[in-house]
Amino acid sequence: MEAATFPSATSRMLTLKSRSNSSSLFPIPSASYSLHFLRSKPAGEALKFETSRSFSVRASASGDGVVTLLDYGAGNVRSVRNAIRYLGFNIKDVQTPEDIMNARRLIFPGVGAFAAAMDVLNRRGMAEALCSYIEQDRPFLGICLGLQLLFESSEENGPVKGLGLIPGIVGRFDSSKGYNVPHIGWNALQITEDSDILDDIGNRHVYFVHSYRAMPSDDNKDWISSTCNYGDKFIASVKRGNVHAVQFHPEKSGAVGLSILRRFLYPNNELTKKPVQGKASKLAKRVIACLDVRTNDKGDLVVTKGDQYDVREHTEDNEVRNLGKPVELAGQYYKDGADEVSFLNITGFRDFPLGDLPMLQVLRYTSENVFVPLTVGGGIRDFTDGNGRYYSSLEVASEYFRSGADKVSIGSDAVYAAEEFLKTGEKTGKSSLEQISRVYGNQAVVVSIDPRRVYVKDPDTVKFKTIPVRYPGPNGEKYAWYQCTVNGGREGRPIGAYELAKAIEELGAGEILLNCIDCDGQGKGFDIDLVKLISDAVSIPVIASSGAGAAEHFSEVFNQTNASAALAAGIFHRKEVSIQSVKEHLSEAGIEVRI
Ligand code: 1PR
Repeated sequence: MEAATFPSATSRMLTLKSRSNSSSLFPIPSASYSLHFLRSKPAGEALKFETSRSFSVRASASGDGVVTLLDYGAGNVRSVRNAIRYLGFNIKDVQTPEDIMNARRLIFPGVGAFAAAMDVLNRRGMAEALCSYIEQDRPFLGICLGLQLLFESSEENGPVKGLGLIPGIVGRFDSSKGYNVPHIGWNALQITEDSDILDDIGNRHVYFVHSYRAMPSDDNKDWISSTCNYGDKFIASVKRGNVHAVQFHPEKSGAVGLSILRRFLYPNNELTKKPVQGKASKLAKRVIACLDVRTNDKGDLVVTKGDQYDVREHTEDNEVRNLGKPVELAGQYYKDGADEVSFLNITGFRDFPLGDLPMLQVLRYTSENVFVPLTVGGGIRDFTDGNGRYYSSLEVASEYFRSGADKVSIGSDAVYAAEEFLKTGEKTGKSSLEQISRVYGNQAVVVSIDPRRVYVKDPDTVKFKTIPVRYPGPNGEKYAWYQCTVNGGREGRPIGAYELAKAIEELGAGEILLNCIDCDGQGKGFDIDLVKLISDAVSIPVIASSGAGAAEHFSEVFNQTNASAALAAGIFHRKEVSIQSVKEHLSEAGIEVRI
């Protein structure tokens, strides 16, 4: 492939030097802009760059309130757009390499896979323009893959050559060390001196979601502005002059993330310089607010909440329980400190989600003001509408992503895919799960499991994974297996939650949302037996869901299982327990959370 023949960092240095004397599209003044110069500067020494005299296109640089965005169309950068607009800037999209060179400030939110991104950058002549722009020390912020691409190469489906501006190879996290991969969630950083755009963050956490990372070394130490611990110490951000790149997502890191973006966008404003105090920490446990959404009998889209999945009031009218408006509640939970917000379109299994435009609108509006990750689920499957038009599950997911989702959650369709996989032992690549994770990355795909406990006296009588339970069943049964269901718990399937979890991990899921129909809405705590069973069985993060009734239930699930996050709905909607009080309780219990 094209990327494989891309020159190495060292040969690139030579290429750039010689190119600078040629009639290249973007002439670069020779000496000051060579990679050699960039690399050999001692740590901490400010770089000075000459302005290019021969650089004419720059004269028409965009106005002050404009950010140039390099979106090469490989995924959802809507949240970056929303954050930029929220901070008062307009966006100019890069269409040609000249747009890069004309930028006054450039943000590159890399999404998708490394090889695909390099391929697009090389084919469109943007790799060269990007290198030139960065070598001229012009204001640049790379995000996530936008940081990784600056390195020499990546092991992601590779090795694949990168832009070669920073020495080092991007490699995968090692899950054999007992860490879940992808690395999803909130970490504090170890900040080095003179971090500039990180000056406001102190010990507060920022949001990561990635499976690959660059490691610090003697060769790249001059670039590093912060590191993070997740099994290994990896590079969380780099900085040289006006060039910044971060592995985490400022646009998804709440108020802290917005302040990082603000510092990049307003470099000479009066923000005060804060003392460096960042200290690397463990991955924080996440607290997630979940909104089950559906249309009520009057046709309004409402947040509802079930009692063991029954969302209707037990009154004469039998109406759908209405706990509020989705956009407002999501905004409130963001302000209250939710680490993520999930929307589950609970009738998606019978209504086609692309026909359910209000749900897409909810996502669009929410993502304009909520700067933590948003997950949406319900109805992700192949579908043929009344006019015979076929929509693939990938199209459905893409529409969710375009509307502001960071992750999609697949329920029923993942059960069918897992059943098929266990039957044939073959990955067809055709299931919604496989297709969406291939295109958007497995970190963008959550599988929502809706299991129901089935008690048994003798574990040898069932073919599914059976476990001893702490509370015996109604007839004194000491064992149970957890039967997966589809269509909102309406139909039990011949597969256990354990078997499903293993299968969907294999098929490319990045995370599991583990509900429990028996516990849903009961307020008696999470099903610890189930959460332990699944979180011990897989190496992807598991979100414990269903049953939270008090702050103590969160510490219980984190202390007794390997859950990475815990989700609740009813107690937050009914304002019985606040997100803040859950966080405070966890913190007092010695469990790291984002405050
Ligand atoms: O099958 O891909 O269309 O997805 C449908 C999605 O909708 C699934 O994620 C499924 O879990 C969800 N769903 C379907 N029916 C219901 C229902 O309640 N009738 N909601 C439903 C599931 C479960 C939780 C809930 C927690 C926490 N909701 O997410 O929010 O149990 O509640 P609690 O803290 O109040 O106990 P597809």
